[in-house]
Amino acid sequence: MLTMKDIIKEGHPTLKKPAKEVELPLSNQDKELLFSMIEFLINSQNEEVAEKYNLRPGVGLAAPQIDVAKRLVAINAFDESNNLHKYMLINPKIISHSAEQTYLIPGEGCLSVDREVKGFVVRPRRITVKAHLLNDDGAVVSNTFRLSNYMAIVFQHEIDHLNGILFFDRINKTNPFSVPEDVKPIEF
Ligand code: K1U
Ligand code: NI
Repeated sequence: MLTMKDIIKEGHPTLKKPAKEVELPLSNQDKELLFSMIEFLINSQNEEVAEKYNLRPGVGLAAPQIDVAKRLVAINAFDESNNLHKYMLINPKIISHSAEQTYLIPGEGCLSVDREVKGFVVRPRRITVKAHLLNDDGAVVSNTFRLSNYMAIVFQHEIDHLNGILFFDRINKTNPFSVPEDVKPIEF
């Protein structure tokens, strides 16, 4: 079972380098890794389990955050309509994005960053992602899907981890809360 001690923190070189494409068919080791990553997220969102193991709640986890430089991501998040989005992603790729941008108030957090970083992270409001997905039965399927608003932000935050980018790399250094005039925040 993964705990906070498995998650590497800012300053670790693995968080700054691009992760490697994963070969298919998916090895059993990579399947186990993805299952343990989604289990971590589910545990972290369960108050009792999180308190018992001292877990910070998370909605996404990328393999580089556990010092595995592979393009694997787990996401377990509820969108604005309270629909659960649960994904175990292999080699996810953003193939297109909207010109329209958005951001989260009060900003973003990260399990690999143990401090509050103030500022807005402006990102495309809609993205199209192509990926292989591992399902609960251990089968892998290929899919292309569209995401918007909060889920688009979560996907972009996680795919950034695969490219060695942390959320604060995208915050305007001189004016952290500045956003272009026409850019509106996500509404919950
Ligand atoms: O990648 C990570 O470090 C996880 C991070 C992902 C993320 C944060 C903010 C915007 C987009 C993606 C987190 O999950 S921080 C915790 C968090 O946002 C959250 C946790 C529980 C419930 C709701 C949100
Ligand atoms: Ni993060």
